[in-house]
Amino acid sequence: MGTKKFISDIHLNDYTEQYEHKQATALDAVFTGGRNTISLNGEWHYAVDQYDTCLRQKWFQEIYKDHKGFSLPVDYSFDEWPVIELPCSWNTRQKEYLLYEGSMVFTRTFEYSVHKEEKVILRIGAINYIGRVFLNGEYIGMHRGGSTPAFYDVTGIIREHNRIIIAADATRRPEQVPTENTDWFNYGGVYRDIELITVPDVYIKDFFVALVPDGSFNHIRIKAELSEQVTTNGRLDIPGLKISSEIRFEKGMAEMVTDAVPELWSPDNPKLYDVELSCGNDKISDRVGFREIKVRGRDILLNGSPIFLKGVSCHEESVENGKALTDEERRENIRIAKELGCNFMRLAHYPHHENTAKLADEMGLLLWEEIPVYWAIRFEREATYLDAENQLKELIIRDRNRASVIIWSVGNENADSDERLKFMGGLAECAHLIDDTRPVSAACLVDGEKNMIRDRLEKYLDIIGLNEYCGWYSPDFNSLPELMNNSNPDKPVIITEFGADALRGHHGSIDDKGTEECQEYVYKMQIDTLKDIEYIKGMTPWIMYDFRCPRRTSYIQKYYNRKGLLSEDKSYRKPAFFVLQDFYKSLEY
Ligand code: GCB
Repeated sequence: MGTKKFISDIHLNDYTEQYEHKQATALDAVFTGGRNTISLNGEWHYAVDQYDTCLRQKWFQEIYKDHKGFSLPVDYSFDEWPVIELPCSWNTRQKEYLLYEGSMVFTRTFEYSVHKEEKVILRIGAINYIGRVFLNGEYIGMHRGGSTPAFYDVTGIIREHNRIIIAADATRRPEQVPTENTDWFNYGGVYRDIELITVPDVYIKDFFVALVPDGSFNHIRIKAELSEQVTTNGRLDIPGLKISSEIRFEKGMAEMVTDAVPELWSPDNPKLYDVELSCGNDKISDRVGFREIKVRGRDILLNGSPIFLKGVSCHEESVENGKALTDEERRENIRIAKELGCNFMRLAHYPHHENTAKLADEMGLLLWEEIPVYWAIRFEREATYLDAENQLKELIIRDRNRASVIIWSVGNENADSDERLKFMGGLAECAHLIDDTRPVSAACLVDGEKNMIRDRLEKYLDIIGLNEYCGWYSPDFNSLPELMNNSNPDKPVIITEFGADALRGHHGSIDDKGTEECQEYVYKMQIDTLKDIEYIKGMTPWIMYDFRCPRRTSYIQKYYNRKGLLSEDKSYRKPAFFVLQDFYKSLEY
């Protein structure tokens, strides 16, 4: 039987079909705060697997002998393969992998001491784009979506000596989210933490805590869900607020509102409270800030007061580590934003690591979080919608206890078609449904025909994001005041992008594209116009630092998008940095 299988694989075209079931989705997410974890980060063996031979030949079965006991030839040797440190973006690890976008297989062995009374969940923070996981000869499941976590229950499969295999597939495909064409680099890899989480038999699966968004600032709402539909009591503790209350789970679900007058979280006062929830043998915790974010008319209100969002956009990238940033690099990005005078950052164009929001909670920075519904998604395709919706849910479930996160964005620069309206309208409704405490937005295109802010998606949004490149892609600056005058939105607008390329140290006149002078001029002109527009309630110019981009081939770009206010290594601040800094520092709030 072993031999038959071994040979038949070369005739099987639809080899991925056998790995489509057991897809990890938002439904499998497990609340992780305060839990016991065992890290599987570190040295893994790996091989480039261009033709997906691991999947075709089912390497995970590790068949070395046929049924008569004769040795079989195999095309892998897990423990002799070279070693790589996970998590990482493989593109930054060796020169020959820089442009590799296919499949790689990673494997390691590990010891585990099994306890009968516990369950074991494997969490993988992110694999771009499809990840398939095998443990001890079994297919555990797969995950689709390059920047949200996957959870697999491995109870009963995990044992004392273990072999884990991860097949990561970074292939760009038109039906994925994002699609095959983006203005950023397609880093591949298992690039966020791999860990085992131990939980008791019945455990707290989901936990959502927030200030009740009714403007009174004196109630906290808790929603929690158990892994089983049991009816029982739990306990909520917030020592800093002297709260210790019983909480009732009916068939595994609990919802409770409790009186509390917390010190309100804000960028200037990033006050966090320890929150603990226990139930049966399980206990989880989180560090949570309490604040209210609301839209009223054309205002964005933070804790009841109008706020102007002084922001900057940022990709998750560093020269050294690709998308697998270190916490220190994340901190540095927040520090740079603060140096600019920002109170806000747009995490473009996909979910960044959860630690970014945790650090923003601690350091005091508001965040816009986004899913990669970017440009020409296959809006007509139901499976693509489900993929996008799942990524959105996974993001919201992951980060909804973060005070710093104030806006969910359902996409960026998508042409206004009927299919797109249905697709993105559905996403906006979904975000509202699972989180009623935050506004929803999207970075929209200018209506080029009328030169005005007009997009049918607006009716689903609480805040309108607008990308406009007056002075750059639309070279005539006069189009900006016209655009503003032609528009009369009934909601607050954030200018989610404007900008211009500038190569560090490249000089010329303000008309010479790609010079520091030209970029500086674009910033001056933009700010000069935008600062007086009543309905503009924030901006996140494009972008904090230069980032790798395969589409950008000119002699100043050299495969980088040069719209950064800093060079790609963040060592150099271009003159436009100081223009934006002066403006932000001149604002009162
Ligand atoms: C945009 C996109 C962003 C690009 C930027 C540019 O509108 O949203 O992803 O990188 O323009 O530089 O063209």
